[in-house]
Amino acid sequence: MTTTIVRAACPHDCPDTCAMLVTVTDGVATEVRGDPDHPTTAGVLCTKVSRYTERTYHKDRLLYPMKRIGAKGEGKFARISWDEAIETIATRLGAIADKDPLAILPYSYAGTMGLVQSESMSMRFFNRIGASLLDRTICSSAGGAGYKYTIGARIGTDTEQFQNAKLILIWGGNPIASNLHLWMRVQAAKRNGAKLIAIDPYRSLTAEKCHQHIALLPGTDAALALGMMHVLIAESLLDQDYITQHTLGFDALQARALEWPPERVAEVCGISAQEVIQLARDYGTAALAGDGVAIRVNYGLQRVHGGGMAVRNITCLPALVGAWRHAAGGVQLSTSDSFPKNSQALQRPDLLTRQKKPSRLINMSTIGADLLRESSVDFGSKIEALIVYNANPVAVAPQSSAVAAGFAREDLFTVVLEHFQTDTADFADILLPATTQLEHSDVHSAYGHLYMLANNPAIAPLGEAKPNTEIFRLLAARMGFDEDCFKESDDAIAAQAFDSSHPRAIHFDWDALKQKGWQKLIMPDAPFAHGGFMTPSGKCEFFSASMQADGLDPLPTYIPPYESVASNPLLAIKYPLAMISPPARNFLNSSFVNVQSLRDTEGEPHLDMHPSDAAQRGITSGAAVRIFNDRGTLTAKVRVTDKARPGLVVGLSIWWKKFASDGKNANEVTSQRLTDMGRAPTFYDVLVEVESM
Ligand SMILES: Nc1nc2c(c(=O)[nH]1)N[C@H]1C(S)=C(S)[C@@H](COP(=O)(O)OP(=O)(O)OC[C@H]3O[C@@H](n4cnc5c(=O)[nH]c(N)nc54)[C@H](O)[C@@H]3O)O[C@H]1N2
Ligand SMILES: Nc1nc2c(c(=O)[nH]1)N[C@H]1C(S)=C(S)[C@@H](COP(=O)(O)OP(=O)(O)OC[C@H]3O[C@@H](n4cnc5c(=O)[nH]c(N)nc54)[C@H](O)[C@@H]3O)O[C@H]1N2
Ligand code: SF4
Ligand SMILES: [Mo]
Repeated sequence: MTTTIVRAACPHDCPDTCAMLVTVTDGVATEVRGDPDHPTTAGVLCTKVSRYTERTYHKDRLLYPMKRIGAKGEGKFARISWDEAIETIATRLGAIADKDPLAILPYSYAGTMGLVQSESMSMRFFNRIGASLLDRTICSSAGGAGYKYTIGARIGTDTEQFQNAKLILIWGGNPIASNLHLWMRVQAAKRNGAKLIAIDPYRSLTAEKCHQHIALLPGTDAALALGMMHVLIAESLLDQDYITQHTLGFDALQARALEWPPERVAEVCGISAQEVIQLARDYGTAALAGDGVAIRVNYGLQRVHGGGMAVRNITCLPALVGAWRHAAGGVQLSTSDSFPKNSQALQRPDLLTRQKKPSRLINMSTIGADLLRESSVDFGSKIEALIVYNANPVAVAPQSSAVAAGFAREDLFTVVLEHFQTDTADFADILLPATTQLEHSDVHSAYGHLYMLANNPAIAPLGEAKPNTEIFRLLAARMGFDEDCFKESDDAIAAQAFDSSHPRAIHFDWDALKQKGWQKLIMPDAPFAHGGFMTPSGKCEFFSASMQADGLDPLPTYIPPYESVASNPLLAIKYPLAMISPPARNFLNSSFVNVQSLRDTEGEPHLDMHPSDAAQRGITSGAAVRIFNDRGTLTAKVRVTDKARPGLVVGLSIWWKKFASDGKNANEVTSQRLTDMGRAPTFYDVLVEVESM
């Protein structure tokens, strides 16, 4: 018996990107655990990924290529050889590309975050074809845009510093479920006497454990931030020196903020004026006393019409009080832009510029509508081929009935690369088995810490599964693409992932990283203590000329939800309840829903509803209900609980539709309307009605 320990990285779409140690005995992975030496992982994996071997060796793993033999969506397939699969796909894509390569669309997201298995060989392939480009907006582009307009790049407070903060605002996030290793730091801060405040319409697992919970109405965070600015300015809780040296447009901001007295904010947010005042005072006084004052701003508040503006307004706050001076002060949205990724080498966008026609960008968040569009002058060619990898759009994209109708098109050629027969895989014409993280090699950046990580393959591919890279290599060869980049091994691609001429990654060495497993970027502890923001002015831009040029209000403002009682009272007569569908703790988006032990823990699709809303409708806990609006209907079991504030219902997500008794999930009622910036979806900007069945 031989046992080895392999250094790996968690591939999932989670800010923590844990360093893993995989135990392999006689070629079989028997255990994955967190690397105790990696500072952020600290020896702990979440419950889901502790079950990674259960997922990898799952009896339903796709093990060989298949072709469809039933109707689209029916999920009936027959085994074929890799030769036949590659031949069929290459022939079909070749014929479409001869007419118009823009009719081909890759659809992928973050099933794996690895820089090799996500977008390297795949993008080289699609760039070489000249396919349509996908605008990857489904998660973070609204907040990303608001953050970048304000401070220039997705760089912020180092999450390893959070334990040194004295006040932490957890704004629109639920780290116990979604960002566990940040929560471990937050708890350390709590033990050191820090005050924790959750800002969330729902009393999430995290909000429950904070000292204070401000349960505002969904989509009103921008107003709360404006109210904080108002109080900070009115009560002179400002770092004048920091403002003068490192910000732009304070006078204009002051005029705007004065329009937002606490009473007005309280009315918009559905909270008390005292909550607004006290929050601002806590924030300003702690920062001016020189304490670490950190904001963890997450994704919950971005998934509404004004989601980009909300993040922008919050991002203005640290500069007002000089919080950036402290290493444990400032704001953390994402660490993504800290990493000097070498996308040019990974994805070869230069291959695209050789095309005769300019490319077009298709927004992944409106895939339902776009699959149903005919050719036209403004849209261009109808989409004729869709290659899906690292994503499950039929379950996760908004307005699911439109998405399913698009995927059901008889004339659409769909290829899906997957581990499992997901809701999306059911619509494939050709279904290809992909390897999991234990079976392939990769290199990772992160969006919640500052480490580069290596993932060494631990076991041989199961069945006939192949890495995404290898599948695109085979397709490229079959289509006669003879550029050298299509022959590169995964190892050679990984070695180019970071730009080692950049001062932050000067020490990047792929062979050393494979040995050690992880390596921190070279970054200052307090990135903006002395300003140096990456905006055009080099300052924190309270006034943003870039926003003005893009047709947005250049100053912080409040953009109400599309659908809320206040902003759309007519719609609210029919559908008076706001619905949000944030992640369930034991799933990762729609991944892991098919792992029995985890699904057992989540039970079945639930809807949390406040006792007053339930009583009005004669609904009792445990009742089966219909949740509906003009876009669709789904069923769930009600949990009557004051965790949901009055007027709000919460359906933790994202269920595979096929595991629900009605074959539906929360995206049945979500809309394809987009955010104010970043062209992102508005998953939590939804009105519904609920009734007993
Ligand atoms: N276990 C687990 N972990 C995950 C994921 C998962 O599915 N499961 N998904 C991963 C991904 S892709 C992402 S993007 C991140 C998401 O990470 P987070 O943003 O931390 O996501 P959530 O856990 O949903 O927390 C969002 C919180 O925002 C609240 N919220 C909803 N609407 C509003 C609003 O208008 N204002 C405010 N202030 N709060 C609001 C919700 O009630 C919820 O508690 O998590 C990642 N980690
Ligand atoms: N209602 C509602 N909808 C939402 C959200 C919400 O909060 N509420 N959250 C949104 C957010 S934040 C996000 S990020 C999106 C997430 O949407 P997706 O990125 O589509 O995430 P998953 O649903 O986890 O699907 C990823 C798929 O990739 C597959 N996969 C993993 N690794 C590999 C690999 O190496 N190769 C191949 N070929 N496949 C692989 C997995 O098996 C899985 O089925 O969903 C969005 N949808
Ligand atoms: S999902 Fe997140 S917390 Fe869980 S192991 Fe992966 S990176 Fe760590
Ligand atoms: Mo996400």
